[in-house]
Amino acid sequence: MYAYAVTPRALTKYESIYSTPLSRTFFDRSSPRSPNSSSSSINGNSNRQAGCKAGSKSSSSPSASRCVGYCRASTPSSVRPSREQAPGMAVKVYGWAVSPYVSRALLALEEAGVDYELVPMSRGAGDHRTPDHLARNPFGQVPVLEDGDLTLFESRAIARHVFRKHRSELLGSGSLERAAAVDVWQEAEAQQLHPAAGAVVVECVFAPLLGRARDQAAVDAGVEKLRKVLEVYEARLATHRYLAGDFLSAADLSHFPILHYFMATEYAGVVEEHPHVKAWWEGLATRPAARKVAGFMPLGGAKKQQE
Ligand SMILES: N[C@@H](CCC(=O)N[C@@H](CS)C(=O)NCC(=O)O)C(=O)O
Repeated sequence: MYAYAVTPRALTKYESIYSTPLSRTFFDRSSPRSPNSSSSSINGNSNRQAGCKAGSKSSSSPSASRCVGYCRASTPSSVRPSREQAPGMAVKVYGWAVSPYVSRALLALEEAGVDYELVPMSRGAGDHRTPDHLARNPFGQVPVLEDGDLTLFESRAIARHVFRKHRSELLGSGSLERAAAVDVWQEAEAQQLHPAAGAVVVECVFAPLLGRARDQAAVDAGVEKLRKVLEVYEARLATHRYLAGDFLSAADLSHFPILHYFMATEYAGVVEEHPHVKAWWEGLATRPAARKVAGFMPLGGAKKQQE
């Protein structure tokens, strides 16, 4: 399926970070993409047999997590959707999966056990500024989700759509109280934790990959803000197993992408010094779906200044 054409040519260093195909190659050199393929089916298509034998292994194994983008996800039966996607109505995600925003969409799809294709794009090549992509997202950003007649942008809205359709219990459906708690903690992620942790991630993970020096003042400000945010999280998680209550929800899952990167920095101790947050994070990060999506997310720049 040629949903998006990427002209073959040498990639710049910048593109190599933000281009989905190359980042995938980086993580799984043993399973190169077919040069004739411009999109990748993640939860199922014919590529999976030729692309990645490791896909037949347990989804919680490291090798299986590197299969993301090549092969059928080894989504455990416990999280398979109750209904299958209609033939010919493949869900597509446009973007570069190293982006934490794209990863949020992918994690939702993985958790929901939805078959989908990741349509690779290159930020460096300006794929997100083309008329085709601007028609999908007028803000010129990724991810974009196509689900039948629906075209959606904004990663949190995409995740909510996926859960509403396939796993509504993750949105607290059926209970006003639970749904409201999910909303509250989804907003806390977006408005409180993500800005603080994201500032650190941009400087500690992405700046080195982009070949620029980190802005230590921005890091320090982010860390200071995150410490305060995590005090609130620690109090919440001391009395509730998950953020919205005693049930896993979309709010917890929404935290995975940015914290995955944050925990690879030398500031991971800021999370680890909060025992309930630490335990919650470890539970989140070891979910099979999270491990799979983590396979897309490069950590090369993290801790560089520490070494
Ligand atoms: N609030 C948006 C943010 C999306 C976003 O910032 N995406 C980045 C991914 S690196 C992007 O597309 N950047 C390209 C640009 O803004 O030029 C979401 O959650 O989807």
